[in-house]
Amino acid sequence: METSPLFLGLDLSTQGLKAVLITEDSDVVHESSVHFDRDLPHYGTTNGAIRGPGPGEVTSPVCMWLEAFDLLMERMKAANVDFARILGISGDGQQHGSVYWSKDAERMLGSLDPELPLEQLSPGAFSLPSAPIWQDSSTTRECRELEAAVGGAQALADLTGSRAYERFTGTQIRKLRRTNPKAYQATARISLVSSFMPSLFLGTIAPIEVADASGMNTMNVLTCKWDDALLEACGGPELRQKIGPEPAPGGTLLGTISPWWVKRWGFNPDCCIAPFTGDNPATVVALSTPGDAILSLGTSTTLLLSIPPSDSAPKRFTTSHLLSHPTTIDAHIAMLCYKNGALAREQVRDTYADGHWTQFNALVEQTPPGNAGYMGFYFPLPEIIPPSVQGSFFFHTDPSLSPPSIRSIPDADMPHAAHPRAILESQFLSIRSRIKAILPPDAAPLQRLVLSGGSSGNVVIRQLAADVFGMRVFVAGKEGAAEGGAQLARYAWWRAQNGGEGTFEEMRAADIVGERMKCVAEPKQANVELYAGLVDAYRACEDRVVEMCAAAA
Ligand code: XUL
Repeated sequence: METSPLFLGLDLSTQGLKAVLITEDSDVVHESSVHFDRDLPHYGTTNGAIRGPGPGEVTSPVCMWLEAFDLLMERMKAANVDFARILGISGDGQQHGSVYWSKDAERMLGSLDPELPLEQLSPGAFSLPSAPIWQDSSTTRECRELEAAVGGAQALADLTGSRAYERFTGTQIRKLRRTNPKAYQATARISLVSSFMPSLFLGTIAPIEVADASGMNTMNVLTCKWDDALLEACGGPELRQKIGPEPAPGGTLLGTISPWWVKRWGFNPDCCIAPFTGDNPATVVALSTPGDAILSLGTSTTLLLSIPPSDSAPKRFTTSHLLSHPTTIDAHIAMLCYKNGALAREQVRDTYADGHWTQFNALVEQTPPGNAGYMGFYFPLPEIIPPSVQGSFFFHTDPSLSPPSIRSIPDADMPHAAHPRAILESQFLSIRSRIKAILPPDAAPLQRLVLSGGSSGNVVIRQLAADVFGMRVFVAGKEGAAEGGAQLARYAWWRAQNGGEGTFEEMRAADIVGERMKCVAEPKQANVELYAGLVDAYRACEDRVVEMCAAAA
């Protein structure tokens, strides 16, 4: 019987929960998943979330996540996974989402009945039945208040790596305290999605992890410690207690698995639990190759750049995020995040391409690069970049003039066949127009674009990315974040074997990450030049969209 160790990575994303098992040699040997809308329809979610009741509010039921864990374990068992071989567990969660534990939570977590599923924790262990998630945009007032409390948007960005954002957890906590003081008062501890998950395995509430703590506007991004003034501004003097200990770096050992998992599923009692991180930092961990740009095409679209440690502090901007690195102290991750990623692309596919990707791709290929001057913006959800824009906007441009001429056109004047190319070009040009600004001034030019997430399998999207960004496009395995989670589990175990010594890079040195990456698209020079010439026209159209939305507000 096989006894070599396995490491489990769990990814709790917006739309589902996924498990990936890797070996000591980083081979992926098992995957299982649960899709919230399809597998747990009784929670009534759409793409894993519930909108409302207040304007801009978006939540997910915490009980749905618990049930997803139970179902995932059943699926793994049915696939004959030998739980006793798993010696480390870590993972990642969608960033920013927050879980509110009641005063009974620790006791309930520590005395789970092995006869019952994890659902036994609900509702008693929670002071709020639903978790606000990253798609929420209901805290604009709190954002302005928080920035004012510390001397403005740039001052907050200098401290925490980001100006105030609606989805960031600090402003979510501030809003809860203002609008539902009873629930806030009844909250003993607050977890991020990423620290909620290890809490279930530990049987006690886990600390928040450093990279994911950077998505809260409450941690000093250079020291990786909570900032008292920000904690106070977000949740009053009691927040320090509710937020728990100082953030934990990745690769540390939080403890071993609690008896419930041993008795109910046959886990090894020595299985170690390591901090989980956010989905974006986990993607960086999985695909970590310095000098690359990672474009994650999931529910959100995110661009991720690893910033290695350097003598000078990394720059902080009000237009992008700086996160602490999950495994390398003093390293950082620069990030751009868009809310209208995959769901907006799917909406265009459904409206203009009969709901089929083959038809969508055929339309992209029938239209010329640059879309004969047509440009389209698609923001079904209020966007993050640029802030708060919502709706669809169409333009005809002539980029050969200086400044480029742009003309806003009605929906009906946009050729039907131009929409699929328009959404891809505008999503990518938005990122391309911002990359330079977020790179450190002394950074070497980026060489490779690594794609991950659902849309990274689409060959037309790969080619268009190569052309717009002017870089060779690579893909690795399709697991992305979940595999990063499994690597974090392996790292904590590997370090424990080494007496707590060793860097993540040293562990990975033996892996052949580079060779696992495949080049899937080469930029076509003529197209690269064409897109370089479109950046100014794109920005002019985007500015017009911002003006139109401001005028309509
Ligand atoms: C990042 C962000 C999203 C979520 C969900 O700031 O809000 O990327 O992590 O994927």
